[in-house]
Amino acid sequence: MRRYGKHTDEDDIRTRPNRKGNRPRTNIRPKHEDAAEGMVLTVDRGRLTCLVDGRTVMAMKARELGRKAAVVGDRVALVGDMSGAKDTLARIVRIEERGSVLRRTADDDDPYERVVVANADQLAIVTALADPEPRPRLIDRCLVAAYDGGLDPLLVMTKSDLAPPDKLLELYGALDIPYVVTSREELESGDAAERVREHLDGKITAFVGHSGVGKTTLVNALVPEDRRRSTGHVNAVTGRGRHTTTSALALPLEEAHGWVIDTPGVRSFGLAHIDPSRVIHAFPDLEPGTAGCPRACSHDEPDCALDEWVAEGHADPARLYSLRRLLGTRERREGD
Ligand SMILES: Nc1nc2c(ncn2[C@@H]2O[C@H](COP(=O)(O)OP(=O)(O)OP(=O)(O)O)[C@@H](O)[C@H]2O)c(=O)[nH]1
Ligand SMILES: [Mg+2]
Ligand SMILES: [Zn+2]
Repeated sequence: MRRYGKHTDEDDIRTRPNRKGNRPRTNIRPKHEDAAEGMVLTVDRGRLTCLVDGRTVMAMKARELGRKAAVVGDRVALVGDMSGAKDTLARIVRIEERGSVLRRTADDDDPYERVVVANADQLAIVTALADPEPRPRLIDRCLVAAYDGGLDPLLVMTKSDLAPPDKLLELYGALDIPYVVTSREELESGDAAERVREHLDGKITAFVGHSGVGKTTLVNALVPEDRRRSTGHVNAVTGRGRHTTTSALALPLEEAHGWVIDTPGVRSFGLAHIDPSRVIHAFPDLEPGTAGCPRACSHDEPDCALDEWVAEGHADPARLYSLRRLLGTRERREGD
């Protein structure tokens, strides 16, 4: 006779003979073990749209979750009506552990951090080369949030039909971040989507940036036509007649080759929660040089060992300059 697990006792085996595929009953099974797995696609005033077994299911948080909030990208366990039929509502009973967390606060003094997106592999930091003007301080802040949250950054520079990317490329060159430059013409020909897509394969990529830089335009160019973000109820029309995004939404790329997440434009990216020691992990060429630093070194003080490390030729001075610019981004104002 076969035993099914170490919690099976003789009694159990006797009363439930060798039925293939049947697990023994134990009283240590997790709560809601028959719950379905889903992914949160969007959240709208307490209603969460989840993908469950290829179906779109509306759900709400079960009371037992307390104050814990599920966000776009979260893997969740659901129970209840999972038919996806109109006016049905499933319940989210568990939020699975997150692989990555993109966090921001309203400003640097705000202790209340919000999770923007969970489980994204990559952060596409979108900046227009003009209209609106690039804001390097905001890009730096998004980079720090990406490094802190465990996401790989990708720089997307849009509207190259309006201004050249040279200055920005110079500023970010030492950081070795992959980047794509796109224009109106390339959007229309499909070239823009093609070149961005090369960086998205098999990944979950969240698109962030200032309002009006072209995130939704790009995301819509990346996904098949029938999956595009509608500009109806999810987007609000601004005073100037432009559609501005009001909620984050995950959209699948063709043939399950990844996901793109469109997010509302941000004016600032507060970093109250950032741990500098996690940022330095993104600089593997500099990290060993911190061994000689004083305790709790800010890496921007006279005794910092990184100056010597760079002077000895172990790393490029431009890299140290970039690291310090990022670490110092909390002390400086965003608008510079
Ligand atoms: N000239 C030019 N305009 C562009 C380009 N990409 C997008 N736009 C325009 O920029 C405007 C804003 O684009 P959106 O995609 O709505 O910007 P967004 O980043 O989603 O803005 P929010 O949702 O408010 O955060 C639209 O009028 C687009 O047509 C580009 O490469 N060149
Ligand atoms: Mg948008
Ligand atoms: Zn140091």
